[in-house]
Amino acid sequence: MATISAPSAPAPSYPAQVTGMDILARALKMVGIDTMYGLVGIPVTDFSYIAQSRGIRFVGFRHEQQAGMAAATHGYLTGKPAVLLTVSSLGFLNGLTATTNATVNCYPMIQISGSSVREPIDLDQGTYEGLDQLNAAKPFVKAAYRVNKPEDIPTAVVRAYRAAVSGRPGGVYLDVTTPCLGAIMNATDADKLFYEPVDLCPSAPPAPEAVKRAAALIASAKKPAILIGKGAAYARVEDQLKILVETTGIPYFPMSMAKGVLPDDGPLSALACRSTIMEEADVVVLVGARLNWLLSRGHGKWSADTKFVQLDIQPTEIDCNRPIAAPVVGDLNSSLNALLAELPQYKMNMDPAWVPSLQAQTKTKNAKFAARLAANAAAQPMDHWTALGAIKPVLEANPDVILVNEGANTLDDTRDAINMSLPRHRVDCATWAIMGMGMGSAIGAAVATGKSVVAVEGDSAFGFSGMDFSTICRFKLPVTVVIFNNGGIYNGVGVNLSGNGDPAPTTLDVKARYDKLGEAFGATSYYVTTPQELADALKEAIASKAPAMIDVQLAADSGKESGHIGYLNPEALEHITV
Ligand code: ADP
Ligand code: TPW
Ligand code: MG
Repeated sequence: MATISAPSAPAPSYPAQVTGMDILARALKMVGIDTMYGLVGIPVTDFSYIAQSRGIRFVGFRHEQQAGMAAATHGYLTGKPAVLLTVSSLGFLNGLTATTNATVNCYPMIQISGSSVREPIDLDQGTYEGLDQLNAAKPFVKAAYRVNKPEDIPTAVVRAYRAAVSGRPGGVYLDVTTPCLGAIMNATDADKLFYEPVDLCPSAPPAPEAVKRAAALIASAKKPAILIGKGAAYARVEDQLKILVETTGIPYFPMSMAKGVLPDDGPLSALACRSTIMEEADVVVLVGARLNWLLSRGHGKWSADTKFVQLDIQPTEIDCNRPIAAPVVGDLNSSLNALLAELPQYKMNMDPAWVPSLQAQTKTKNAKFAARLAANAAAQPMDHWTALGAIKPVLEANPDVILVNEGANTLDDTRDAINMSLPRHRVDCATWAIMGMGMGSAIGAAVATGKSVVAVEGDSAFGFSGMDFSTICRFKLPVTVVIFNNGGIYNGVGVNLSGNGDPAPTTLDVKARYDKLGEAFGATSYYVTTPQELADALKEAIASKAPAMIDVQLAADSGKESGHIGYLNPEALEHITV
């Protein structure tokens, strides 16, 4: 019997196609970005899956601000920006706070946010999560771009990368519209968009005459000092700085996050002599440090006669608070190399009594400090110093642990108590003195370096980012969170003068059991009330290389209010002084 069969037509062939999301993932890999921190939803969920499947590590957070802090810390510690991925509107804004903080601190990072369809945003017609994100971001970031077409994605990513790392590093915003993420292109056409960008972070050598001027001034100094900032830590110039210090014999003083660029306890460390340097040094060499509020903007205790050499990549930083006698504008690597080559041609004039006098002062101050720790060693309940007396030997015996630190007393006292001996091992609330960097920075540090991290947190400071302790647990990161619980902002003994029974503005909960929070997410958790328990817990937690939480019970009256602004307007504030 004859059968009727359909003529066998060849299956129609369509060219392989890719989406904007594929192109974005590939473009990020093209510039070497290997880690993304974020919190997903419409319109970036699919993109996060695609990026993860293509080998970009995705660390999902509970709050965008913390994802941003992680990306910023990742960039600071590695020199390579990571991506913060956010959804539109509030997700974008939550993340923007961290991108702004990164910009202020000169950390490179790229915030990529999905954004809604343009037309209804521009006509303010009330679209889903509608916000003019590009314009919102612009005042707060180093650079902001929008990409509307998949064809432009690789260029946009290269531009964002270059903006983040070139010159003074900072936070960059890249707005990717929903239609651009979902747009389809032929794969062969898309392939042609990719290229190897050349020299993504070019060096910027200083002018030879600037180097000569600086060398001559340094050599002429009787009482010189080198002031090291976190720009030097970021630029990885510890080797050049070591040679500079060893060949000239000039003492150094590190800013908070520059602790460890050269060892805090080295023979030429003048860490304990900040005031003397400000009052007596005749030439101060600023290496990747700004004369901002953290250095009294060059006024206050500073002698009016001190002359400054400033090595910085940002030309507008020069003279911004004090006249700079010898600016050296360039990247620190090139500038220090040039200075090291130039200096041997000059005769140093350092006063032979300068270093010994700083060393004697260091000895006295260190003895006083040790006595203070010893005097508090048995305080019960513990105060900040008792706890730090227990933590100090443990952390100093584990120099490769990265220390994250925020709070008020918890910040100041930990910075002063714990010596650092390796560069880029201290990350804190930095230039803006912001609370709410702890969990994000700890995660970024652990992910970027693979090292163990200890975050020493005030109880208030911890509250800003506490929920992302769960991220530490989900990703099984070697992070120990140590919470100094004195029950409040500065301390837990604030008084509510109204008598209405509410807690005072600075009062939190001195009885809160943060260790239970650790338990909730599966971390090994400790509640400690004595220095011995604290030291034992910290040792065990670091050795476990797993998530751990240590609730350190302090006395509610431990800690003082920092930076009381009463002096600005004493009369107006008199009535609230408690
Ligand atoms: P600190 O708070 O430790 O004093 P700052 O953040 O105030 O440090 O200053 C860091 C400085 O380092 C900034 O002025 C920045 O421009 C500069 N900087 C950052 N990276 C480099 C680099 N690669 N070369 C030169 N200067 C740099
Ligand atoms: C984003 C103001 C400065 S320090 C601090 C706050 C709230 C917390 C201090 O208490 P903590 O430490 O952490 O318990 P301790 O040891 O002194 O008790 N909001 C932001 N940033 C800042 N800096 C503040 C508020 C502040
Ligand atoms: Mg507190």
